[in-house]
Amino acid sequence: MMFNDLISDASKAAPMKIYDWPTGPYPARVRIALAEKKLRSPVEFVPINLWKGEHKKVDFLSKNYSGTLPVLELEGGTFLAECTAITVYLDALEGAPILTGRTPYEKGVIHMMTKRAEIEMLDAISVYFHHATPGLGPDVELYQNQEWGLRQREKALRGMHYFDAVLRKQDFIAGDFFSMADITVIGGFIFAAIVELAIPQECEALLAWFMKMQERESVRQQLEVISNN
Ligand code: GTS
Repeated sequence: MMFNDLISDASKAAPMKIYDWPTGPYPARVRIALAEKKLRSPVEFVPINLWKGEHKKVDFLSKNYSGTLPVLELEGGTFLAECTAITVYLDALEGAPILTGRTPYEKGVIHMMTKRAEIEMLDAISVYFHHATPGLGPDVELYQNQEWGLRQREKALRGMHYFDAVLRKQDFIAGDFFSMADITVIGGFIFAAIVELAIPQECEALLAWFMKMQERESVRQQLEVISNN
């Protein structure tokens, strides 16, 4: 085998279309995963305007019943929604680093910590945004429950303390290497910045970890895209 055969070759991957919003926290998860896997070049990005509610229109709902971004369209017109599902798919295509685990135990822990990052931080901030702030505006936010939103804000802050405690004992969210779970907490940081929810100063390990994450090209590039828009 030639050395070159060991390098992920994006040109070998089939064309993919991703419906997303370039600065969104959830789309960022898939964009970071694509960059990590060196799979950005076969991808065509199709913007769906959240602020105009395009994700709740019949045409888009036929691609993703849940009416959320991102969505991956594969050759042959099949669709994959949910950041975790899309990342699992991309991870199985080829290339390093492996983002979803190699051994049964790694796969289990990464799945658990990714789910925890969603429930305890990222999704909680999202609910706060949609329910207790103007969110995407009155034409899109048809039902808001401010009390629920504020509870989720508190939950997200508790989640930050939890991940801080995790990172006092290990270098990455799911153990000793970078994974989908780290990407999910990065999504949480991106959403926290949007809603101006400051990471508590005492979460020193969490803040130090985020500094370290920004040394990764995949993360740095995506944060740059967000800050330039
Ligand atoms: N569980 C979904 C996933 O993991 O893919 C959640 C996706 C999600 O909430 N995406 C946001 C969305 O579609 C995109 S963004 O806000 O991060 O840009 N939000 C619109 C809405 O109305 O919920």
